[in-house]
Amino acid sequence: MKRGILGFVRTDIKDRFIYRLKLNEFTKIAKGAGYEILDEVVQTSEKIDPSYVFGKGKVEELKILANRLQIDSLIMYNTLNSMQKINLEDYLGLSVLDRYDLILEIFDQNAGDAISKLQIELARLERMIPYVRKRASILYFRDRPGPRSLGEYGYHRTIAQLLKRKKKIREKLEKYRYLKEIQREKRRELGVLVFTLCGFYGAGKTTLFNALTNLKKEIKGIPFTTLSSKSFLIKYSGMELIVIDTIGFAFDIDPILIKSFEVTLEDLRDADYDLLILDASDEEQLFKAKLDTSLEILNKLEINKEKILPVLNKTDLIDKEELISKMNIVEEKINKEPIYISAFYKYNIDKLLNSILSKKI
Ligand SMILES: Nc1nc2c(ncn2[C@@H]2O[C@H](COP(=O)(O)OP(=O)(O)OP(=O)(O)O)[C@@H](O)[C@H]2O)c(=O)[nH]1
Ligand SMILES: [Mg+2]
Repeated sequence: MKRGILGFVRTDIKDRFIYRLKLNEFTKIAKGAGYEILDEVVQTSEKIDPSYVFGKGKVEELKILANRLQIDSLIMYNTLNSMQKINLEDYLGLSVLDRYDLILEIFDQNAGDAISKLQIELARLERMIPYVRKRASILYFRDRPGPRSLGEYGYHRTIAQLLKRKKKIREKLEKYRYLKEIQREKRRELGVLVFTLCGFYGAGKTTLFNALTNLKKEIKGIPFTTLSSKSFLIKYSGMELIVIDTIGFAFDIDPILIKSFEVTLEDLRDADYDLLILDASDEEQLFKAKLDTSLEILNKLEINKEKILPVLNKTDLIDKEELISKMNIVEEKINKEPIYISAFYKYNIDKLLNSILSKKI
């Protein structure tokens, strides 16, 4: 197992609570990606240090801590630019990842199909190209006027290859998008109602998908088990419906990452309904924060609010009082009464389907 320390520079001084929830969730992702998290370094500072993210004193502290704990990776919650990453790597002698890198790492471990692999590679290239450029500018160009060195030629070749690869992936993804568009067109012609299961990782989307379809898609209990959409035709009450299982949401996802996964996320935009699956067993503040983030993501994806149907899952884990309180939170936020289910025990699945159908008829 890889040994890591978590790092975060908290710039929002007023936020004394939400950042804690986000860091706890981030730790879950790190563990899911195979890291043992041995410690955590959080600095509160109004400004991010442009060179090292942390202030100088804190970086020194971090170095001593990393040596003592025999750490091999620093995992930062903040997004780092290439220069900050390089500085930290060189000074600490550790592998340095930020939120973006960590999510890609766990995606990599879970990617089984061609579309997600391509989307991950694209997201990785978006980050790698500026990083390689920065590394090279330190190696070859700093204070070194004069003729080009062999290394510099090599660097130009590497960059050209990376750019070429990026273009190729974009073209391939464009083909997939086209094929998906044809599929959707066919569905539209047939008039079949399409709904997606969306929401945070671990909310139980795939468990519900399995309950609806009688399929046995993998459920591992680690974040981002599902990466690519899977659709399936179900028959209910003499009607045909298509259900689509989708990739999970997370806190503070980088817009570039969302952009890289566009082909997958388009399913949400195109569906008749997006069922927002919420884990009703989450502690209240976490539940609210996840609900807010999910609505922000759906908003960024330009999804019409009318299409969003909230669903409280894992209600087998809570009592009636808590259920009522969670229902109220949802109603306050989106002015819609959620349907409550237990995907695991297949409780209220019929009610859920009836409710979707009743909207259409
Ligand atoms: N108690 C209980 N556990 C559930 C329920 N639904 C799902 N789970 C558990 O929650 C965990 C995550 O379930 P998944 O179905 O993989 O969640 P997901 O939303 O598909 O997660 P990602 O694919 O990572 O986005 C698993 O351990 C499930 O067994 C439920 O209704 N009740
Ligand atoms: Mg899933």
